[in-house]
Amino acid sequence: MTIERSLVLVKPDGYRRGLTGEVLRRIEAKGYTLAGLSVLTPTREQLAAHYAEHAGKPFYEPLVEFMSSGPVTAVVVEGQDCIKGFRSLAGATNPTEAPPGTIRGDLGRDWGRAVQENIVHGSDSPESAAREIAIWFPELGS
Ligand code: IDP
Ligand code: MG
Repeated sequence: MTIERSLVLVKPDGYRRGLTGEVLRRIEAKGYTLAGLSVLTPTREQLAAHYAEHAGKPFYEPLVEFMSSGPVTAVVVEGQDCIKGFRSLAGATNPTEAPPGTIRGDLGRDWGRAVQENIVHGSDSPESAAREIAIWFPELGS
């Protein structure tokens, strides 16, 4: 077993609603540590790289529009099995279906828009995490 790193984003809805601290609190309360932290407004180029797997899907343009609409907080989360562990803290993609107790279930809702605004992103595999950390934290290398 190895210590993992996951790339987490507190999305612009989380930033605007003042939920960045609450998300970070939950990550730390779980026992994971923060290995990198940055507040920035993403460029379309960063988002095209980050969301390449979704290019062409109906929600892709609304997703890029939403994600570039204001600041996000990019976080490198560290800990044993933290990729799966953070996805579990985040809950299902659709905040209506995400169970209470999860970030999306407790703090998110459907606003009837073309893209689900669901507070957080978390890497879904070690390969995605390495790829995504290179996009948001080029200085961290590895
Ligand atoms: P994930 O963030 O739970 O990994 P993905 O399938 O990777 O979900 O989708 C990336 C993001 O795109 C989601 O977090 C959500 O904001 C948005 N999204 C995904 N699927 C849909 C959809 O069917 N309708 C609207 N927005 C979606
Ligand atoms: Mg995903």
